[in-house]
Amino acid sequence: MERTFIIIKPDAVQRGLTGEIIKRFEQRGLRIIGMKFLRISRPLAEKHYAVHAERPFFASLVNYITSSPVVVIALEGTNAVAAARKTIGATKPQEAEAGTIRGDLALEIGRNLVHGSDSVENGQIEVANFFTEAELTSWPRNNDPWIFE
Ligand code: DAT
Ligand code: MG
Repeated sequence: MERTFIIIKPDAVQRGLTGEIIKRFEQRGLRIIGMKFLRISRPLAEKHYAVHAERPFFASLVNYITSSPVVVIALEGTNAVAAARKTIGATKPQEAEAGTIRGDLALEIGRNLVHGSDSVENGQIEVANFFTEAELTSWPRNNDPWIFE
């Protein structure tokens, strides 16, 4: 089953939007297989965003993601990566469609509430960066046959 990695970022936690955001992924049909509340360390943030290391916004991005606690989630489902990205919406909240998390709840790129993996390969890598295998539970959900054909 495809996996994707989600961060409910510091702004979302501070704004009390954790439940609202988890609800949207649950309602989409994605199955939670791991979840933790933590403050991301600077080295882990730099690893997670390594692809952006040379970009001018890198320092502020790392400062933001390490500034306050987050909730990290591993999700499973058919097309989990693409489905989660659609539910999250475009990187720039002003371009995100209404009905998406960013389109409904955010205004600025530097406060865009949530991270979701951008490829199946990165989903695997990012889940492994934040969770040990022992922290992941791939469980049979009662309604799986009504969501996964
Ligand atoms: P996404 O989070 O939609 O996957 P991304 O991987 O391209 O977007 O960038 C990671 C984060 O970096 C993004 O959520 C917000 C920030 N970011 C990206 N492009 C930016 C830019 N041009 N200016 C400021 N921040 C930016
Ligand atoms: Mg990204």
